Amino acid sequence: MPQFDTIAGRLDEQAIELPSWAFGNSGTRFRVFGQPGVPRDPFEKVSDAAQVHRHTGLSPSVALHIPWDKVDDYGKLRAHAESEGVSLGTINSNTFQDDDYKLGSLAHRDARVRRKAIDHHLECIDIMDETGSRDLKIWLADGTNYPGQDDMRGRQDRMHEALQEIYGRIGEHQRLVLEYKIFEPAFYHMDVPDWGTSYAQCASLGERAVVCLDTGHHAPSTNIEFIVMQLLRLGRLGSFDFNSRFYADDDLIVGAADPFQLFRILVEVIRGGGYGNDGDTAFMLDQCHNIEDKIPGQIRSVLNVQEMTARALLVDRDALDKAQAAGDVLAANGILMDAFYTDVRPALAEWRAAKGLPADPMAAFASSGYKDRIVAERTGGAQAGWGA
Ligand code: AOS
Ligand code: ZN
Ligand code: ZN
Repeated sequence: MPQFDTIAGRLDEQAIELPSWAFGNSGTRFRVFGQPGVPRDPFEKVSDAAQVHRHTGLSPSVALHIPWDKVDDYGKLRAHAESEGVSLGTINSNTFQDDDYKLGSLAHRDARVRRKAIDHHLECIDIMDETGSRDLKIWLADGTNYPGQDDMRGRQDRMHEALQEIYGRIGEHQRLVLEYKIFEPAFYHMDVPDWGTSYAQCASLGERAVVCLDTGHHAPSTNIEFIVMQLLRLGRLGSFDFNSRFYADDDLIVGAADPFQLFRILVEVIRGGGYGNDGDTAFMLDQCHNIEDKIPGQIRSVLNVQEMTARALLVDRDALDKAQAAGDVLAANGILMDAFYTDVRPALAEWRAAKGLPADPMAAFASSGYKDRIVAERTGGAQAGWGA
């Protein structure tokens, strides 16, 4: 197996975008738990996200959600991010928190509602121009709850027409990223339920339309790494929303529920040319920290991704190719498992220290005093939450 030193350089290529909404209050439909010190506005969310990068060197950008992160002056927010050592990343649209969208947005039967949803996306593209963002990420809550409720074919056609208009406004260096999800909030059918639908829509839009794979958006026991392989093979794996789940779209800390699955996904990302300088697949987190502290929750998450990336880079590719070609089933599997079982944590601590980063980012954040400061400073005013 390769030594850590031989793969260490590739770790410099890693960048994991953080979601602004991970720093606000969040919860389930049963209860949103407030935490002291959570951000009151997008500026404070960006400041909190910057702490993660400061302690790990892994997360140089922050994704925004519109209208949750709407501000009067995006130039000012951009300058604020830069002063904190990060940049503004993906712009996420939101057509799921408005009464008009009860029966859908881009797939809605009513042309007025579709117009409103399209205009929202055009506004998001205007914001991207100001924030310097590359990606417009579209996740649609569109779907139906009951068989016969609406005509699925008609909905697909209307959604396509709407996506075409949005895509037409995407700049030359920008991308439209279409996220799929098997269910929720719609329980009978979703209009973009799977990678195949997202791929089919993207392929007919143009080459700057790509798929977002959220690791929590599949049926249990789906082979997600197969989807990763296929989308990379087709040149359409635009981005990941990383998180982990035990049941459905749990949005738990990535690598917490199934570290081996995260490893298998990263092996395919590297194999397919989607990692770092090799490709254009963006790594993002899409998580909510309902009961744990948010900034350390994000620190833990990016460290988990880095750790599994290092293990995946350690796979002895030459030996694996030989074992596979020889049809040596046990040897091939053993080579993969050797890399998975390698504890890279001490080597990563040294790697960080050599870069002037804290060897133990969790401990460094805990002793930084940042949390006490925000708890003391951020009193009064409405605290921003998931959906605020
Ligand atoms: C929803 O389930 C999706 O994962 C989206 O990425 C969504 O925009 C994000 O979770 C923020 O709500
Ligand atoms: Zn997502
Ligand atoms: Zn989700």
